[in-house]
Amino acid sequence: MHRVRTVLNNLVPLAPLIHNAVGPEGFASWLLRSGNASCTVMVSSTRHYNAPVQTEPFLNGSSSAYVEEMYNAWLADPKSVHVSWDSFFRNSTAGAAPGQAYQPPPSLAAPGRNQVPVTSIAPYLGGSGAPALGGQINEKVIDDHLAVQAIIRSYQIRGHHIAKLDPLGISSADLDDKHPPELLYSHYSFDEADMDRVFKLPSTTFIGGKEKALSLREILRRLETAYCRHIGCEFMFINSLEQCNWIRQKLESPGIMEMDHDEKRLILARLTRATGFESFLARKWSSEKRFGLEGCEILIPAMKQVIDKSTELGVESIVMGMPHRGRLNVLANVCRKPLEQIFTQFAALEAADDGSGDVKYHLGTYIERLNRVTNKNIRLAVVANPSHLEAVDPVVQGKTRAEQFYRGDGEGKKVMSLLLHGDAAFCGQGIVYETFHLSDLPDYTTHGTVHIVVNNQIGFTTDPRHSRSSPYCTDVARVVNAPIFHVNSDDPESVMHVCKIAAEWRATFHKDVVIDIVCYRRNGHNEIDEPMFTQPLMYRKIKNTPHVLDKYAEKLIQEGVVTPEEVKDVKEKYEKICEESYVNARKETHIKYKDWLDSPWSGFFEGKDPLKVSPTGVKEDTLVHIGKRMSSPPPNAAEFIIHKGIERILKSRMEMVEARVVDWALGEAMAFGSLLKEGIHVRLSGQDVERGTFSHRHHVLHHQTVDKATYRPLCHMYPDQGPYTVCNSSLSEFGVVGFELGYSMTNPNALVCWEAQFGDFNNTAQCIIDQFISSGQAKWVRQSGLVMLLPHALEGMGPEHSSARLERFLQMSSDDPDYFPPESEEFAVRQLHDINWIVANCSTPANYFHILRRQIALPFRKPLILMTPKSLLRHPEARSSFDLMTENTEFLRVIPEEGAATENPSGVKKLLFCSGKVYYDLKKARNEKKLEKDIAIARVEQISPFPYDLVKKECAKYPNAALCWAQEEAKNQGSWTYVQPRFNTTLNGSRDVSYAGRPTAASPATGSKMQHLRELTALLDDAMAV
Ligand SMILES: Cc1ncc(C[n+]2csc(CCOP(=O)(O)OP(=O)(O)O)c2C)c(N)n1
Ligand SMILES: [Mg+2]
Repeated sequence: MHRVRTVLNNLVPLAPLIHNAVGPEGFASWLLRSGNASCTVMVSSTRHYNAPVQTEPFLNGSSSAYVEEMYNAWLADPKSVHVSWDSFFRNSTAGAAPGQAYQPPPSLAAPGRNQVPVTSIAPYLGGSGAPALGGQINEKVIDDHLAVQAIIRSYQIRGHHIAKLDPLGISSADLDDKHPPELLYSHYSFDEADMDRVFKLPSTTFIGGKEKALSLREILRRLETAYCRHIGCEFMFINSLEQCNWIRQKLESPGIMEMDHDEKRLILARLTRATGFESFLARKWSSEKRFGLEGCEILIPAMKQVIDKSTELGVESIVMGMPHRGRLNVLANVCRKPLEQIFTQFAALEAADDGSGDVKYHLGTYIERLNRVTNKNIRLAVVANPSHLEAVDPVVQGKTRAEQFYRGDGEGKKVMSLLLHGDAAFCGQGIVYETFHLSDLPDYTTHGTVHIVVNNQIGFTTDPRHSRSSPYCTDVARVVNAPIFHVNSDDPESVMHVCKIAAEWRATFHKDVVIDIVCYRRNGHNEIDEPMFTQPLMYRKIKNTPHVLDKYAEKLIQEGVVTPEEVKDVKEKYEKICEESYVNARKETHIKYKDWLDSPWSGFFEGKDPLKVSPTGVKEDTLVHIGKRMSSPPPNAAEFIIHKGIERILKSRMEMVEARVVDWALGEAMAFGSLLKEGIHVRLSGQDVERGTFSHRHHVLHHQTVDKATYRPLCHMYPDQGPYTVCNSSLSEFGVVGFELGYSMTNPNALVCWEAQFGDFNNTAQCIIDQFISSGQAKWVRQSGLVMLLPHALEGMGPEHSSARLERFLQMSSDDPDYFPPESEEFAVRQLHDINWIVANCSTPANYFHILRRQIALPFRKPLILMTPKSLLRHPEARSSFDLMTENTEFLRVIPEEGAATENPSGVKKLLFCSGKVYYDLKKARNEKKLEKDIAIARVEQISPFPYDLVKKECAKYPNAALCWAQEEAKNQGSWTYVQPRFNTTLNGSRDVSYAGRPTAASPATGSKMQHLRELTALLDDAMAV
């Protein structure tokens, strides 16, 4: 109210009504400003193009007869004409000046629940708004009502700019100290005398509750309460009236924020635990980094409120992602992870299980427990994450989506995601935007995420003014029409109120929502950092700011909700719990990484032979059945019109099936279809994957004359098959790869594939590849069988459509180049078990078929990085017979030479090893040079883990051959740097392996077709030299 009074005191007194009615800032001035004409009703045939709108002679030649008629009717019975004309004729006859007789017609819309006609409150309209001109409602009344409406709307739109959000009172959350002029009452035509005038409330506000009209004073007071205290809400940009009204109601309804004593005590108890946890850690491990929550302890009650409300509304499982700040506190007090497990992380203990582990504030967890407030069981998972801020966001979404999918929770009523963010990271990291853009896509939505920003108004040492260009750190959320609730962390009840609204919003609209807790960071970035170096004034203020717990306890004591003894008692009880756990933790001798697993696969590993791979070949019947389905239009749908080009493709597929061969696309469909037959869920996601970038896949057929009528043959293979999802994604790699990785974490019995448009683009998801896919199992003991399909080959398409950067994946493979594992029956599977991922470049559809199926046949899960072809998709030789896919066939890690060279191996002069598409170039060159007997070519299909045993066998087969690795990539790229030391280990120094390929290069490929061909010829000549 302080602001209201100050501003009102500054109001310019209003000039007398009508003559000088409304100043230039008046709301209805566009209706009222008059011209100089002296007569009231002018009938003119001359149009005054430059006349002000109010004097626009709408009574022109053709309309004058109409008006005259109406005027006569009005004289007979004023009710016989529209009220606007009634008003016009009344004012005109009463002598209103030109332009002043016009009254805008009332809204044709039916009055809302909360609305009363202006006329019905005429008796209340005292003061300077007294009716003039013969008892009619005059322009001033309308103008003032419009002004009131505009004021209400201004508060709804911009009230948040002046809400008191910063608990330190130093800066503005929107980085702007100015008051928007619409919230300055001098902008409107009121003075103190107007304050007690009563105004009808428009249907766009709920401040009245049951009352339909309020005094201006009360209107302003209620608006201040709703929009300018400790909650600032941005929501009026949402383009749904229903949603805007919903929020207005939640913020404006009188008494909406009132809480009973039990609710207040619960906040206090939760705040006590949150605060007690940090101070306990600070005492016991004063020099340890823990990225404490001090300054935003309210986060814990806030999260619990979101969880309580959501469980009450039906949610059973919550998947969370969060950064370092306050993570241990969340694990302890939100997830209720045993304190002993947390405390043992502070002791330098040996791990009892495999893996290299991670620092304590990155680890995940999974808990199932009873929510005591709602008395319902709940599952909480915090997904492990790297230091890379926000990178976990899409992973959480993918995991959530998968959980919803397996539960049949198509609307997100049972499973939800909760994402926590830091202020600097939320606005700084592009992945936040990419993740938001998944939020409403049919195959990626999680049906609403609750985002909570721990906005401590600093990022490490950087001030917000240097870390963002947008007013708020949350502005990125506006792109998806998410409401944003900014709230002062030191007002726990306001924080709880917005958390409740956020949970209800999600449950009602299934859309994202953001809670921005404006707080501070009591310590440095971590506990051993000195914040006074860089933020001296802020930290001086922080030192003098009491803890929110103390402030809130004091408030509740004042209100008589609790006694000082109770406050002390709750604190001491929690202290005791911590002490007991501390004592128990000290007895532990080992830590267990498994205790920190975020996605347990119960029943998957149990009772399995860890080295037994199921067969990947399938019955011929299965191949024929899938092949035919993939070659046919929708059954029983003659009216489904298929594109002629697709008809040709289907026909050629059918011919292949009849000839018992598959090309790449059909081989893939056989792999997917046969897994679906076994009840495995298959999901293929990525840019344009439905058709396939190279127009080879066509997993979705489109009716040529009916919009959105489609047919997905793989969804209709078998009546009891597993579900198949194929979905074109948003144009994001970071977001979508992260999402699919998360999806793959939920259930091991699913083949989850992500395909890059061209392999080259995978590096925009480098963070997910490095931090999660390559190293996730080692750090967090969790596995993933994600398949990355990366089109890769040098085919003259230039530097950006050639290389998936195979070398980079190989460089991150964890097998030892100097170690040849013991040879045994289980050599291959043991290698797979021990490595971090599989990198392969298949040259045949049959091998592609097997390697996809092997992902599921393995008794564990490993990511598969697959270089996939482009020109080979249509290469006549890149076809495989059914014979290579039926029972008793398997994935070939190495495809040995099968031609003439095998007839006399000791006469072979050169043994070429290669991988992928270059094989076909080499073969062709060998034919052309008639060197089939002199040169043997072996294909290394699985590059990593390196098939030491099979490479050794091939080398031994050709004892007199020179050994050579041929590749199309540059020497510092492709496989060479990976295979070279491994060849040396295989051969133990007995034979050399030379290199045939492009020289080293900075760019993956030339942009010149000519140069490309020259390079190719050179490498083939080099390889063919005997
Ligand atoms: C992608 C990324 N870049 C840089 C860092 C280094 N870093 C760690 S914390 C931090 C500041 C984060 O600020 P904010 O998001 O506001 O969270 P706060 O620490 O204030 O809670 C930075 C830059 C990081 N962890 N991740
Ligand atoms: Mg911060």
